[in-house]
Amino acid sequence: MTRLLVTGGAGFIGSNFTRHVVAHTDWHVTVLDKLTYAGNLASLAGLPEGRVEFVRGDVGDAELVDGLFARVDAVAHFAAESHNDNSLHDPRPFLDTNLAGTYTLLEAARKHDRRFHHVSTDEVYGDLELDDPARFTESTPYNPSSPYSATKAGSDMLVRAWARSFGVRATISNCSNNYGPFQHVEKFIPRQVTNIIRGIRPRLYGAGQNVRDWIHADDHSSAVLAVLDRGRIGETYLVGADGEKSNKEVVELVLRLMGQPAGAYDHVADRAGHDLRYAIDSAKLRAELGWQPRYRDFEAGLADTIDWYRANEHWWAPAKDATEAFYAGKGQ
Ligand code: NAD
Ligand code: TDX
Repeated sequence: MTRLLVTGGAGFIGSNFTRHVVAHTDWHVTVLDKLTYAGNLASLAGLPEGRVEFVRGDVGDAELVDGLFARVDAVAHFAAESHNDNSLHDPRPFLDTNLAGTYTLLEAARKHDRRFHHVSTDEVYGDLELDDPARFTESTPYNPSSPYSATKAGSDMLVRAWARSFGVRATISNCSNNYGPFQHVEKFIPRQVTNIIRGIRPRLYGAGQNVRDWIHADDHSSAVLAVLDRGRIGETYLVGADGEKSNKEVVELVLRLMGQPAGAYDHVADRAGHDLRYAIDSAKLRAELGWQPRYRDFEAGLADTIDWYRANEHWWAPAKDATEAFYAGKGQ
């Protein structure tokens, strides 16, 4: 049996990964999560107590982290401040958690010689032109745009340095935009879906031409497990499911699936420094580890996700008003 520490396990993807590990392995999971505004224990409800233990705490708390690393075999590091718009408003928590927090974990991984997997984003590579045939690969130069992506890029660099200089047994995965149940209502798809449920029109930043490469969170989880289990130490793997769509296309699809008129959305102020396009080439992950996405039909995955938000208003309603008040203050 492997004892795994999952940081950020009460967040969107960390909770999905925790459920995935419980379903697909016999490992024991300890979740370490600070329960910031983005963390929600309800996202872990129903998991067997004997398999999953929850510890509330900060990844930057060196003493707590040291004690937890002493009793696990491996670590999957999901904890982060994750929202670009928040990073433009108040970057400080991004530096604290994404940079200093990752540093604290790496020092513990080094001291205890623990296997360490770092979960990162395609945003570290900056953006692509709309008509560029190229996609991001593991050798694309880093070029982050926002305080969020700059701190994620910095955290990747720390992991690489600790692997090379101190021999930490680390891997990194950089994934594209995730969708699925349990995603915070601040993010694009849940915001529009819950707006429509509440009778508010969806909000598109700028002209809505920006392209994101969508992947279901279940597929991100299976990729992280594959890398943790079989990835080559010291390597980076890009994770994506060939899901490029413009924001305008996504809003129009959400409206159609929810029985609304095609043009029933508003254009609002654009995001500062808004990345134009992300696109992932995940050939390395597929060829080396035999990974394949299970969700190949975005419309079907989106329809399931919409059903989940309709059925789970108790999960998202407590965060909705504060989120919309934040956006209203920015004209978005
Ligand atoms: P999220 O905001 O939903 O969850 C983050 C979790 O981390 C929350 O539970 C929060 O309470 C916890 N956390 C924050 N600061 C902490 C701290 N200092 N100590 C302990 N816990 C803390 O984020 P998410 O969308 O699930 O993203 C998870 C990871 O995946 C992040 O590292 C993110 O960069 C990466 N990622 C996300 C996406 C995406 O589309 N959402 C895509 C690629 C990579
Ligand atoms: O109301 C909105 N209207 C809108 O047009 C919101 C909230 C967003 N947008 C646009 C901005 C982006 O082009 O939609 C796109 C997606 O926005 P987000 O959901 O904020 O995601 P993004 O900024 O692309 O970053 C996400 O993917 C990469 C995650 O939040 C990151 O954690 C991950 O690293």
